[in-house]
Amino acid sequence: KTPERSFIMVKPDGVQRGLVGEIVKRFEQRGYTLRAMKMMHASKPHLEEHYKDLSSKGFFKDLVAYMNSGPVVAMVWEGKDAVKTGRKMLGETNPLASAPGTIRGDFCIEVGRNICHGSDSVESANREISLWFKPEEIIAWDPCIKDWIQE
Ligand code: YYY
Ligand code: MG
Repeated sequence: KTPERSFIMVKPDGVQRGLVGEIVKRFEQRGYTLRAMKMMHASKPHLEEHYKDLSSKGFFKDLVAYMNSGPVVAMVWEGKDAVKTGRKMLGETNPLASAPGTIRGDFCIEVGRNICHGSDSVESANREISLWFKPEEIIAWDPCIKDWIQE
């Protein structure tokens, strides 16, 4: 069985605020494996596709403008329960409702400036990974510490 993968993305505010390393560090330290990473200034159509489930929401236009306001860092992280645990590591959509110790709970206060994206299900992770990455951009490798992280 292939280990679970999540699509994690540092949003433009996270990049501007120099939080890329901090966010990468947390996934590395937890024991997840980085399979793909790229910086990208995403177009509005690309972001509209990424967030298409939210297209009827009143905040959609502002959300797309915010996400298009600067470069993002898109990543694929792999490992046991990567989607659900990734969401826990991020915290709640509203940073003020996020526990200290989570990424949003430690670094932000506004729902419209919540610094990081994480897939909400395995199905959306697969959809998002194929939207943001070509198959050849996803790197097959085994960290030498893997047997010390997973049984
Ligand atoms: O998955 P997550 O990012 O936690 O929340 P979503 O419900 O998927 O919404 C995506 C994105 O939209 C959220 O991170 C901020 C923004 N947003 C907003 O600006 N205002 C809301 N009331 C809800 C979401
Ligand atoms: Mg979401």
